[in-house]
Order: sequence, then C-alpha cells, then structure tokens
Amino acid sequence: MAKRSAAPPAPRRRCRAHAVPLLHRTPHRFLRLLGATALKAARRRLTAKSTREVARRREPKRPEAADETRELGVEARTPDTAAADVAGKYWAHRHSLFSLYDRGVRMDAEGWYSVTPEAVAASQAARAAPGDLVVDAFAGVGGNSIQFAARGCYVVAVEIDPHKVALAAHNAMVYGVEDRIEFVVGDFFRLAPFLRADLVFLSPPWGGPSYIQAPVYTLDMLKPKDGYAIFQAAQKIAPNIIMFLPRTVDMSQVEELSWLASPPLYFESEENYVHHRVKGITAYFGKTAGSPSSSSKLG
Ligand code: MGP
Ligand code: SAH
Repeated sequence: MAKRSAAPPAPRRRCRAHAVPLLHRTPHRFLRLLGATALKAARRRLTAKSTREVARRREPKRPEAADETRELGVEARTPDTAAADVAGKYWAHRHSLFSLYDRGVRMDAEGWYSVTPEAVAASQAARAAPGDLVVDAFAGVGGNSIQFAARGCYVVAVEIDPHKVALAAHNAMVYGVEDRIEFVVGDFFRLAPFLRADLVFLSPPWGGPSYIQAPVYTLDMLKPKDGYAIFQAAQKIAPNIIMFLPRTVDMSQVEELSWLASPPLYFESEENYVHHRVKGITAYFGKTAGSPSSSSKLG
C-alpha cells in the first residue's frame, strides 16, 4: 500500500551527489581522523573460513538463551522474557529475516528484533540503482546493507557497535556481497558531515520491542536522537533518503520531514508486509520516491 504526497511542489532536481571514495580497502582519511575503524581485524578473522565453507555448514543450532541475553535490557523487559522471544518467535521467523540463515548467518539479541526482514530490505533496495553509493547509517547485523549490495550498489555500512559490525561482515560473506560493502565502526552523527553519497538509508533503534506499547510512535522516540536530528544528519550526505519506521509512527510527522529541505523533497510512504502482517513503514524522500521500476541512477 503506497501513498505518494502531492504536497511538495518542487520539480525533480538532477543535482548530483558527489561520492567520496570510501570503498577502497583502506579506511577513508576522514573516517580515520574521527577514530572510526574499518573492520580489517574482524574481516581477517572471518575470512579464515571462506564464504563457500560457510555455505557448506549444516542447519545451525538454535541459539542458547544465555548467549542472546547479553545485550538485552534496552527496555523494561526482563532478560528471561526477551531470551524466550529470541529462542521462540524470532527463531521461528529466521528464514524471513535472512533466507540464507541456514548457511551460517549470525545474530545477536538486538539483531534478532531489529533486522529488517529480507523481503522488505530487498524492496527498499530496489529504489536504488546498481552502482549507486549508499550509506546505511545504522547497519546492525547487515540486513539492509546486504540487500543494497545484492542490488549492485556500493555500501558504506556505519554501525556504532563493533560486535554487530563483525556479525554484519560475516553475514555479507554468507551472501557473497562483502566486496561491495565497506564496514565502518563509528557514530553516524560524527561521520555524517564528512560523507557524500547518492542515497542514505536510515533504520535507527526504535527503543526495543516495547516500542509498540505507545499507541502512536512519535519521531522524538527514535534513538539515539530524535527523527528530525537523524534526518538532518542524513541530508548532509544526500537528498535521497529512505527511512524504516514503526508501523505506529505518526505519518504527519514523517511527511513533515520532506519540508526540512528547500525546495521540499518528494515523499512517498508504504506499509511493509511479511506473511500478511505489517512489519513497518518505509518513507522514501527525494528521487527514491516513485516506483522501483522507474529507478535510474540517483546521483
Ligand atoms: P516488531 O513489531 O517488534 O515485531 O518488529 P513483529 O515481529 O512484527 O511482532 P508481532 O508480534 O507484531 O508479529 C517488526 C519489525 O520491525 C522487525 O522485524 C524489525 O525489522 C523492525 N524493528 C523492530 N524493532 C523493535 C526495531 C528497532 O528497534 N529498530 C529497527 N531499526 N527496526 C526494528
Ligand atoms: N537495519 C539493520 C538494523 C538496524 S538496528 C539491519 O537490518 O540489520 C539499529 C542499529 O543502530 C543498532 O545496531 C545500533 O547499534 C545502531 N546504532 C545506534 N546508535 C548509532 C549511532 N550513533 N551510529 C551508528 N549506529 C548506531
């Protein structure tokens, strides 16, 4: 179900977003200045097993609840209930999160409840064109970065938690797309002023599974900063932005984000379903608004 806003009067602009050469094997000098770490060490450890070796693995064991509780506790749930979810509900959904889960995909607790389901991530990635440079600002365990890379985009995957970056880099190898993704351990807000790309993808923390308890999710509930601050940081990188948000989000606030640019950005939103259940709302801004079939080079 897609909705396209007629509000912004601006014509489609063809202003080119300049890409900085971030995709070399060495980290960009700006990133180095900021103390960001490219994932070389983690990669070295992970490449010990080739993607093919990873693919040959048998059906993985169900994760031990104890392993998964380590990073829980972001909200008012007890580790026990959260671990039970990880072992139950999320485990049952593993193939809709990653279709290649059985080939060795790795997750942590936050990854289980935050990763964008693969079909949703693929449809979001379809708004980019092969060859586009994409910044995935909150990369998590790699659900979105992998799908952008599989689409033929080059991806700078920013994630503040080094453990998650190691998991995402491993998962990218499972999917055979590691050569298209540059992983950066860092704070998106510190890095944003130094990045340029064709498209920014935003899937920030929503505050954990308890986000659903609020009848309406307002943009100030996003973490680690409110939705306006996140959007403004992304605008420094590119005028083409995709945002994945809770299904209960206040849509009028989301649409207002397009007015933070002058002239206002084109805007479109859609509900994302998996097995007939709505999982979230995707907001498309700038040239990403419009049907995927019409997608051409964004920059
Ligand atoms: P959900 O609404 O918490 O659960 O997450 P679900 O599986 O729909 O449970 P049900 O009982 O209603 O069926 C739905 C989707 O939202 C997840 O698959 C994630 O992709 C995404 N998601 C959920 N959370 C809590 C977050 C989050 O904190 N951050 C991000 N970026 N995505 C999230
Ligand atoms: N789209 C991802 C899930 C993102 S969850 C996927 O499909 O896997 C949100 C992520 O944002 C979490 O992993 C969290 O560690 C990360 N994060 C939180 N604050 C951040 C910041 N300031 N900069 C970069 N990443 C951050």
